[in-house]
Amino acid sequence: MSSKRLFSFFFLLLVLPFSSSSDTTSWIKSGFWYAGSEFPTSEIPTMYTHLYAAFAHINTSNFEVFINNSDEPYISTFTKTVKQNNPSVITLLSIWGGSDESPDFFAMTSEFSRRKSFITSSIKTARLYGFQGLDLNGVYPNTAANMTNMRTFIEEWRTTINSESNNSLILTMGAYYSPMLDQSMKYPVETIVRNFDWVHLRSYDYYLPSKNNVTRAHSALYDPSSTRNTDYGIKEWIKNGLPANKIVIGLAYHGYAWTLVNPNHNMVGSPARASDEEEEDHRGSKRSLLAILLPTITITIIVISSILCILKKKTVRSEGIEELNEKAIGRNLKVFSFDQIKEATNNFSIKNKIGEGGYGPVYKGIGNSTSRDFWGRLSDGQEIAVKRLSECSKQGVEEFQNEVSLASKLQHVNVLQLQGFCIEKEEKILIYECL
Ligand SMILES: *[C@@H]1O[C@H](CO)[C@@H](O)[C@H](O)[C@H]1NC(C)=O
Ligand SMILES: *[C@@H]1O[C@H](CO)[C@@H](O)[C@H](O)[C@H]1NC(C)=O
Ligand SMILES: *[C@@H]1O[C@H](CO)[C@@H](O)[C@H](O)[C@H]1NC(C)=O
Ligand SMILES: *[C@@H]1O[C@H](CO)[C@@H](O)[C@H](O)[C@H]1NC(C)=O
Ligand SMILES: CC(=O)N[C@H]1CO[C@H](CO)[C@@H](O)[C@@H]1O
Repeated sequence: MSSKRLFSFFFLLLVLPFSSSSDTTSWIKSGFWYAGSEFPTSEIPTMYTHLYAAFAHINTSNFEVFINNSDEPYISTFTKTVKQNNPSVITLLSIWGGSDESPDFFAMTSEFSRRKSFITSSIKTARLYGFQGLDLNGVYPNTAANMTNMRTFIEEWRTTINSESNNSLILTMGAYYSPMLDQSMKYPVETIVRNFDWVHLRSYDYYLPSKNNVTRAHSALYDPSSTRNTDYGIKEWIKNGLPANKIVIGLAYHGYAWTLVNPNHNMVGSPARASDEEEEDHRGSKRSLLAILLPTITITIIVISSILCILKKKTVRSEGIEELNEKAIGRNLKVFSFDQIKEATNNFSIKNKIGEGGYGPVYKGIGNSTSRDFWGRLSDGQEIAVKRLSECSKQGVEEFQNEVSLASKLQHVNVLQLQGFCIEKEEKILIYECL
């Protein structure tokens, strides 16, 4: 068991505006403490200016904010405990909008009475436990109606808070790394700017082992080959009107274990495949924003470890297979996963069978959008011929190697070009391009 989440606790860091004026903007160094982490609140280091306690939830029957019974002992004493170590720290209570499409949040925002119930109870809960601020988290609008309701809600929340005669609460929001939620949907940036004190951007989990079949930097600060990186996201937010002094970068201190197809190819961009563990991880992806901090590590190290987050996982493979996979690169052959081939051939369906050779059956395979890999191989609709060497064939790894070598050298108009192979457990498969 590799432990992916060491502590669920994450680190946020303010991007300073490059201001030459005399205004004394101070850095926000905030930490996010997640109740499920079991990280003791008394051990949270004192380096922070702000600390978030996460999460309060939305009751979907009366739309009030509530704290789970199991979290209540920690969240109710959070402010008191952390202030014992650091009296000047400011605490905020983070409220979770629901699962992937934030159903709880959007159900709440759809009616005035529900919004009122939420707003009143959020302020009451914050005051009750001594929090000086509230945070809205995990909210991803995906319809125009959602967006309108979200705007209305934000305005009402802020107005209500401002109408309190005594010191008002800080309001913050946790948002996606980029203001664009998809090609057409964008956060209500103007409303956000006007009403929130700052926004912390989720600048991690750009790629996950459960969703990507090659290793990628899940928290890249800069990546010229893609738009999934923090540099791009921040620029987009600023371009859309969020001032730099309202941006806090949410950095993860967690990595992922990728199962490498070939342990020798362990650079960013190497083929990898999903494992049960990573499936587990996927199921828990709601929680994946709950990242991690090793308290005493410096910012520099945090940055470096975000980039170098590829953890090599021990994979037991015979030397013959390793050698074969190694050669694949030199010959420009692709190492396919058995699951990919299974999917492309409709689980080696009899309907896909196009022949039977001496060594075993040959199938026609068709790529689909999920089988497509980083290099676009086996992409949507691409046809391949799959030669599955029969399980009873005596051919060992060495013979298979020879066959791969021979096939890869054959370049003839009448011969199908070898594209790659798959060698996994007892399976030995050759993949040819279809003409
Ligand atoms: C949610 O609200 C309902 C209706 O007021 C109440 O019965 C229930 O106990 C609440 N649930 C929680 C977890 O607070
Ligand atoms: C707290 O309650 C919410 C809503 O019922 C639930 O989704 C969440 O998993 C609970 N969290 C914990 C840590 O029990
Ligand atoms: C908000 O979006 C959710 C999820 O797409 C949808 O089910 C819901 O009906 C929407 N609510 C409104 C008010 O548009
Ligand atoms: C602020 O005022 C409200 C009423 O307007 C009150 O309920 C609350 O306790 C006050 N909070 C503080 C921190 O004084
Ligand atoms: C993006 C991609 O190709 N994902 C696939 C990776 O492999 C797993 C299982 O092998 C598939 O379920 C994914 O669809």
